[in-house]
Amino acid sequence: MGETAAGRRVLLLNPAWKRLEEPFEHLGLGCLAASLRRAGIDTVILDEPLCGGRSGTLQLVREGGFGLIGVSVTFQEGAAEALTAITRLKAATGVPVAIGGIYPTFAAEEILSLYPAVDFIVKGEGEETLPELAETLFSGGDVKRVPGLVGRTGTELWETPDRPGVADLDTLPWPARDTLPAVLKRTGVASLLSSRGCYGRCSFCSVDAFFSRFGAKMRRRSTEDVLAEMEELIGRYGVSNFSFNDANFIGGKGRGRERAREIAGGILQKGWKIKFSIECRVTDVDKELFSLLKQAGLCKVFLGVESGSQSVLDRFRKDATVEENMRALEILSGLDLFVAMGFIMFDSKTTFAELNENIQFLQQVKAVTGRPYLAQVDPVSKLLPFAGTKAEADLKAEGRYRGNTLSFSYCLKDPKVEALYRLLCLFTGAGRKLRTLRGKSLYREYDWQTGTIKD
Ligand code: B12
Ligand SMILES: C[S@@+](CC[C@H](N)C(=O)[O-])C[C@H]1O[C@@H](n2cnc3c(N)ncnc32)[C@H](O)[C@@H]1O
Ligand code: SF4
Repeated sequence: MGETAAGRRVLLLNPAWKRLEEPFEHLGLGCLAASLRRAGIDTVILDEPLCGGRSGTLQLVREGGFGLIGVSVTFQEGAAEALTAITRLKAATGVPVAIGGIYPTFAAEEILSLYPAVDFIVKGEGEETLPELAETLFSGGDVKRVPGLVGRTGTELWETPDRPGVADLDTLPWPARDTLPAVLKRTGVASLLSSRGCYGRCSFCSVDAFFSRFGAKMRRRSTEDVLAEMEELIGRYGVSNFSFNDANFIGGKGRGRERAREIAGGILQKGWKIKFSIECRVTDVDKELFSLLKQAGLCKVFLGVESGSQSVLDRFRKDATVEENMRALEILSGLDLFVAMGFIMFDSKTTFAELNENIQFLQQVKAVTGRPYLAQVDPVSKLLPFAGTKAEADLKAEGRYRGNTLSFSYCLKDPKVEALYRLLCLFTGAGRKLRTLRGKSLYREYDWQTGTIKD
């Protein structure tokens, strides 16, 4: 294929990140592709982690005739690697680059100042902004009239007003499933999104920061729309394992629980033999509701437990108690569901008393649930001050945030706890290397195919 003239064509890129090995669908790019195509714009998705890296990217861009590259920077910790790759791509091809995602939304000025290869940052959800930006660029219009952007002209940075999130999620097209066949071959799991945002307000969470900035903190699709998309995935792609990517699948009491019940009821009524996993808050775990979800195929729950110390939960604004944590774990284990816990052992204000409470809590978890794997949390898990969060603002206000969003660090307030943290890092680092050398996986994981927990 020879070089093609730049045209009305967009490349959507999920950049490789050396730490990311699991091949999952990138639903964000699927959503953007669906909206671009609905607007009549030819769109290609290139998912580098799924293609085994970035070796084919340059050739695709050189030969593809793209008038715009849209890159999703999903993980703040992987952003520097992604931006370096973008810089090389831009130097070799000159195609305009727009990037988006939760992290770029909160670090737009920093990224544009440090990386001249990036032309635009799309703030918030991109389904409306990206097609509008592409049309404007392709027709030679004034990009400064497109809401939801931060951009650069020469050395001058400019910003247009935020664009509110799409109010009714049912009006959006379902995500394009270009990468699903390849993902299914590798994992057998399709991803699905039934809501956006979360009603929680955790200090460390960039989901809360992102969605509360652009309107309603949480929006749900209707039960009918979710079931119809599942039906399409089952019928057209033969999907039987679903992973709900919702930050909070249940989404609170009242309508949230009612909708979860409706989805479970719909699955049972249709007689689908499927499995699915969800994420939710401990405060949403209810025995009757989860029994029903289990009947419908729920097998794995990712639960934000975070700590066994009340003072830590309060500091994190988790709006949950240690008792609620334990109760949720008990209910889920009692239903024989696989549980993965989000747990943050260290934050800037951790004390020895809190660490002790965590240890006691984890011992109790083991005893109460009869699941030793649940007590095996990462001993050096540390709160990461993601851009846009309260945790980041607090550390900055205290003068303890070091570096920039692309390479940050902070020390713990109590020097003795900091010393313990460093020691643990040394030990667990050495332990990890040893286990990897012996070819053993570090954590037990759930096996979708057999429904068992792997060692
Ligand atoms: C599914 C998921 C994963 C999946 C797949 C990720 C993927 N490729 O999408 C997997 C399992 C791989 C994963 C892994 C991790 N994840 Co994760 N993950 C999620 C989750 C729950 C959903 C993502 C999703 O489907 N969103 C729905 C789509 C529609 O939204 P979106 O991708 O953000 O895209 C929209 C906008 O952001 C914007 N947009 C995005 N990209 C672009 C690009 C352009 C050009 C434009 C215009 C717009 C745009 O428009 C899109 C449509 O509206 C999010 C939480 C959340 N709800 O967002 C966390 C989240 C992204 N993960 C997070 C983290 C930290 C991780 C891990 C690093 C955790 C860990 N410590 O191990 C690991 C990665 C490392 C590893 N070793 O595996 C954080 C990232 C925080 C940050 N600021 O960096 C999040 C936000 C969770 C959280 N509460 O903090 N994750
Ligand atoms: C388990 S899911 C959360 C499920 C559900 N939304 C909840 O909060 O209960 C995401 C997990 O990622 C971890 N996490 C998110 N942001 C983090 C951050 N800034 N630093 C460290 N861990 C983080 C937390 O343990 C969090 O519970
Ligand atoms: S409950 Fe979960 S998704 Fe919601 S703000 Fe807290 S950590 Fe984020």
